[in-house]
Amino acid sequence: MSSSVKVVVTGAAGQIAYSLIPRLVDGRTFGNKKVDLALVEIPQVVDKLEGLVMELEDSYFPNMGNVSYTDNFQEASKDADWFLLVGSIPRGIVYNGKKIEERSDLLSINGGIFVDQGEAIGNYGKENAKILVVGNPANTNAFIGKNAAKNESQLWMAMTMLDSNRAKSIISKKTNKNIADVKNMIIWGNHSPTMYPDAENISIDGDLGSSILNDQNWIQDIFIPSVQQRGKAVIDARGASSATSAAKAAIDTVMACEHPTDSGSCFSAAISSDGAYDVPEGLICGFPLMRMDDGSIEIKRDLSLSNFAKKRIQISVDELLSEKEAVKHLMK
Ligand code: NAX
Repeated sequence: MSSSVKVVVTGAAGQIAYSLIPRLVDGRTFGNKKVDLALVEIPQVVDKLEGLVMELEDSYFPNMGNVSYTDNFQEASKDADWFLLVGSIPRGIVYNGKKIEERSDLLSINGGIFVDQGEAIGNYGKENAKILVVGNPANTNAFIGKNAAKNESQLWMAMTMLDSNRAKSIISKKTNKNIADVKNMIIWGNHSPTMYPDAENISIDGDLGSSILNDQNWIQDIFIPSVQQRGKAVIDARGASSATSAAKAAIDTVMACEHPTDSGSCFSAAISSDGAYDVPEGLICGFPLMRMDDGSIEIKRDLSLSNFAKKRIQISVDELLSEKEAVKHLMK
């Protein structure tokens, strides 16, 4: 085995993690590397992870290394290469005696968690660690975590790959093309119903979306709302939020970061803005990204945006700015 990688997963007893964790050690995500897992849960449910570890052992994964579980995030963070931050407090539960219904409460409670996790990652994670926030509100959780980590050599991302995969699927059905021929599907802005799925810059069998999707009504009235509301549609149909597709999207994001991006291509995730495309610096915003040969992740800067696209992106950026305002008390 060539080398090893240590991956921390929070929310490890949750439904996304149940689909995600086996895929981390199946020999595909990290190729031939040995994968050490540090699984993290809250104290109330951490003991359940013993059962998951038993199942992992029973699955016989030749690439699986050491597997540990804990409710101590700081301890889990030591020398980790990847952090998949799936755990968060969902809307609707009673937390410290109060029912969490408002987005502002959700931002505040999860924000507090991400301050502690960010500090631990900044202090104990590897210098080139990559962090993917899945737990909602993902962009602002990542914003808080990155601020607390104070470690500029680490890369914080929020997941938009599930939205990107959903959008590819819709375009593939609409155009009768194989999903493998639909590429470069970028989600701009926030992982929320304001996100902007970019049908203009998508590549469909080598053609640009703007040249072959000539139905602006369909884009505005069907495509964009369908992507924005797909999470709710799954909840309505399944009685629970997306799990296996969210796990697959997290794996797709890890793999996109582990392997150089094909020339001219890009993948979707939210990272800290450096002012690209006029997005205010520091916001964790969905961008077109490339994994470079040296392992760094960069924003692809040559996409052209119509006025329609710019207006839609601005709506989502404004939402990110208001979320930033709502959590400013958590910024040190
Ligand atoms: P579950 O409720 O099944 O699992 C969440 C787990 O996180 C629970 O076991 C809980 O005990 C744990 N947890 C809570 N706080 C924690 C902490 N501080 N440290 C460690 N663990 C902690 O939710 P699941 O369906 O797995 O979803 C997880 C998160 O993903 C939710 O916030 C959900 O909204 C979010 N999603 C994000 C998506 C995205 O595209 N970014 C899509 C899918 C999903 O909705």
